[in-house]
Amino acid sequence: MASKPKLLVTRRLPPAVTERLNATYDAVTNADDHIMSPDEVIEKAQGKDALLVTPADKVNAALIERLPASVKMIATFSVGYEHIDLEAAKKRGFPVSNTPDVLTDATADITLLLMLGAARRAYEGERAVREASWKSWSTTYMLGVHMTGKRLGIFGMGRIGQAVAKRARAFDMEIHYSNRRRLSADLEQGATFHADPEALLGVSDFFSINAPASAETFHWLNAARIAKLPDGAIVINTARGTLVDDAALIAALQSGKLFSAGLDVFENEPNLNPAYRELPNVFLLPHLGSATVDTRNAMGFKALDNLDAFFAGKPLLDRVV
Ligand code: 8YV
Repeated sequence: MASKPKLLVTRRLPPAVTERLNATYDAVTNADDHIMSPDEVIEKAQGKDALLVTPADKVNAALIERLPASVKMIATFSVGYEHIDLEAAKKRGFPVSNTPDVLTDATADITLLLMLGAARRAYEGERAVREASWKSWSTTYMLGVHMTGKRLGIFGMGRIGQAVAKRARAFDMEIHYSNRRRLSADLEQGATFHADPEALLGVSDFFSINAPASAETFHWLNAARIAKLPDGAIVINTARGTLVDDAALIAALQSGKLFSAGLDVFENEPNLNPAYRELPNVFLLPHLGSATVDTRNAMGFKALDNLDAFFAGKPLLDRVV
């Protein structure tokens, strides 16, 4: 029997995925789940045929150039692949795969959780109950924002954006979106397309960021664009923290320009801007978008499906390079 392909897996994988991994691969995994330094990755990649990485790893050009010649593929346990320098991978002739589709529903679900949490002051309410500062029911106590009938602007109408729209329709929200391309009518389902994303801002009582991180979208939601949102708007981010200029968002939450925000992702995770922790009107989650047992297993299996295809000489299922 041919020997198993050798893998370096930079983070701990869910148990069911680890079981399948070990059945097919001779894998070096990360037992204590620490973030490996570039030097550690290079050292552990010696003699490996492929790497399985996550967005916690910065697979930049410098790292890719230093990888040993034995490495022939990089799979990422994520739909996002901004942490991998695709040009450098191309130069080395590596295919790169990701894990789309299987996390769409979980991420869309958490987008709605953040919308409701931010609109209905879930953090403040939860804290009041736990801290026993809730004294009595009152007609004006802790009033939030109604979602039904409001306008939702979706910035980035890919798979996740479309799944958010589907859920928001159940709340009778009016859906608006911007995207690189307009969707076909069957996918659009009555949502209003804004070719100019700046125009989306003015009609977004809720503004949901669902676009990938790129040089083009870096700090896209800045002070000037926040000013174009309706007063009292709610900002939701389940994509990447780098799309938001934190200082501008924090200032708008402090001034009352925005009613609130719901954030699952941050720039420099997990070391987010500490000012967020002081704000009552921001509902914060620690990057849980895809964090369900089913979804993380499905992501792991998908990453392995891509590696299996590569080592079987077949086309990758989810090739980004
Ligand atoms: C995951 C994500 O938590 O897939 C992505 O791009 O951001 C998240 O859903 C992360 O990738 C885990 O590796």
